[in-house]
Amino acid sequence: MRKLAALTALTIIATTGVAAAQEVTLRAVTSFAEKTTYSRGFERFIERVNEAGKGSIRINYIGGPKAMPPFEVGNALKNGVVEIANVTGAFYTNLMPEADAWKLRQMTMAELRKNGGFDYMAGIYAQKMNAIFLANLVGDNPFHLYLNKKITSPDLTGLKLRITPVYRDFFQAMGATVVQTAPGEVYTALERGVVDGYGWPITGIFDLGWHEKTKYRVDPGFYTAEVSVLINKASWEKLTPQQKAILQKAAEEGEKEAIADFAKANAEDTERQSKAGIEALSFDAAGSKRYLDQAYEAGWAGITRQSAEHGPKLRGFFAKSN
Ligand code: 173
Repeated sequence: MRKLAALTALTIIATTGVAAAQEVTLRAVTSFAEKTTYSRGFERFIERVNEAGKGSIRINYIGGPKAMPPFEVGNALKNGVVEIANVTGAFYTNLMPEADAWKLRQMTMAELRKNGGFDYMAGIYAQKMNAIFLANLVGDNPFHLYLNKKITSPDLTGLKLRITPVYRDFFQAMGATVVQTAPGEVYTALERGVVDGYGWPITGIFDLGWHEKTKYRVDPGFYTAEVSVLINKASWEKLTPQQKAILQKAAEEGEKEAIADFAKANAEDTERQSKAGIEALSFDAAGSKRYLDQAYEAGWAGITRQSAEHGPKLRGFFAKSN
């Protein structure tokens, strides 16, 4: 009897011991300011994981650019300094130039997951980023050029513009001078007149007050923004199938939801920009076509210049017509 009691006690200790050891906590950062447009989807993802994962998996949200500079997030994820990241490809082109090609996709994420484009990219993430790509939390969401000087044709000669790698090849092809900054430096650059404009998607310019320093938006928009949840490969491989499923379900829901969420946000922010007095500049039909053709031409040329191996293959998966 004493023996049985001892055995039972041991079993309880062993069982609870194992249960405690299985609860995993993952450190997460976002490369956009907390609670702003491009962090919101990630914050919802974290809530979902922490709700569904109680006692099994928990994401410890460390924060945004105050905790880590946006252009360092990719490296921190690769090295396992952080285990989960919300980040766009343009912020880690130093490690994986191909990641910037997401902006050129003319297929939905669902189509890319079917046509092999997603798996092809996933292979590069595993190899160059030591990462698993979980989901893109942005739907269709075009970039624009915002200006404080008027233009009447797609000629940016004499203009100095704030960029990230997203816009570099395109704006330079139109004659602009460019300067790369993190989003956190855009307001001051505009305020001081260091730049005549900046690249940014249609949504989010109100988050950090840039509308106060913006006169014009150039239409049409070009490309589509991507901000994705990545997980360090070694951290992923340590998870149980059940823990992986919790992450995958939250990621899948976020990627699907993003389509309607961004369609709505695109319309709302376009309206809000107009109400804030930001004037839309556009070209004649031939000018618009030239603008868009040049955007994609310069974009793909840039990717292929940096990755002769993968650029043309990615174009085959991502482009509607070459
Ligand atoms: O302009 C940027 O900082 C940028 O590259 C980007 C990418 C995705 C979403 C928002 C901004």
